[in-house]
Amino acid sequence: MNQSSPLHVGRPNIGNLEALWARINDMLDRRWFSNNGPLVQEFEKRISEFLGVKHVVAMCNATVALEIASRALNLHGEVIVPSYTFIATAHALQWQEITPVFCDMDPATHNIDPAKIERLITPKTTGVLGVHVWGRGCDTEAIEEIAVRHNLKVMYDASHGFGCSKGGRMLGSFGECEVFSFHATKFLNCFEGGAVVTNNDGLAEKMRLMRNFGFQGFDNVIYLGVNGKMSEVHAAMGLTNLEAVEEIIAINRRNYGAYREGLADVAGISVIDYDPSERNNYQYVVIEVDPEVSSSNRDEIVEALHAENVIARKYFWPGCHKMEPYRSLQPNAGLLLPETERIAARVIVLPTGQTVEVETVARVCEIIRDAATK
Ligand code: T4K
Repeated sequence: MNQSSPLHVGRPNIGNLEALWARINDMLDRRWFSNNGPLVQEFEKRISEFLGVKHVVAMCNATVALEIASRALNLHGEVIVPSYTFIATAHALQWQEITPVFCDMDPATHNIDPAKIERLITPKTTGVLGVHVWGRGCDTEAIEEIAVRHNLKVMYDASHGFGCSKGGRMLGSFGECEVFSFHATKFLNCFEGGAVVTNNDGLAEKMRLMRNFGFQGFDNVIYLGVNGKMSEVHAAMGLTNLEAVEEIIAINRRNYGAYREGLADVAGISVIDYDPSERNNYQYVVIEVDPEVSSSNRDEIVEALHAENVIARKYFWPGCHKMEPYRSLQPNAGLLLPETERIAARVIVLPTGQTVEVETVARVCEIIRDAATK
């Protein structure tokens, strides 16, 4: 096939452009561009209604939101996290000199395996930071049960999970708080953006102070804080895209179905499942390559795709524990992460979203089929 222009994973989805320009023009007329402006307030209100969560604290991105949330929760010492996640999850802790202790994944879900959490708990452990990888909810009940027994705090990185549910409940209300990413590549994008959502009044108040240097009114700083604010133009994009979520889910779902169909009988290739009884945003089309069955391994299939200008990605290879500074600080971490290492070497994330037509999906499937069965 050879795409004339590169076909990327994570091409942004965009809602109604007229609505976006109208919001931006109003913002320019108001000359109020940041610092908890009306668009940010409206965005927070709409997200809180959508998720059924009491407080939404919008921020400049999910990485800063993770830092602020973990700090507001007073996490310190060691926090248990999956290694199979985007590096930001681990960095947000390490940045504050909290040690991320890497836990293996459950290969059936790609999420942190609760059965492997307990053996990592030490007297220094203060919390668990789960990640709902690909928007498939963690085993929140099992994690909660362990946390209660060991007096640990639980928070979630729900960066992939906007619009997804677990046990029929929207992601966003599990643990002490949850963090969403609204980066350009995410299901709901604000160009850049993030939010911490929580039902805890005190925690929300603390995070609102922390995202704005600790200011309470003019001239009065009552807390140590940073600049984690979301700007008005980012909120304008978020509000516009929030109005388009059902439309975008329908497109993602259509493409996901087309990939499943196109790869159904390709030996050695499986498309990961989404539980049809839950809500999902279908933002990630993820395949696993079984190197014992497929004629080509994962890396060879990715090379074949790249050669045709399909820029498939190997998220989250090789795992956080194999990246710096963790590779140097914790050289033996991999010994306890066999499933993470096995699955990370098999996964490919494929392009989807508004810019991808079903005919394109069919062609991507052909490249994979040719490479896997040659
Ligand atoms: N936790 C988890 C579990 C996450 O997945 C992430 C972010 C975070 C925390 C942190 O959230 P933020 O602080 O970013 O809000 C990309 C994204 O930059 C990152 O947000 C995302 N996860 C991660 C999974 O993917 P890279 O390093 O792969 O980015 P890059 O530049 O290679 O772009 C990815 C693809 O998207 C490319 O193929 C090009 C395409 N793209 C990207 C942008 C920015 C576009 O087509 N248009 C664009 O505007 O991390």
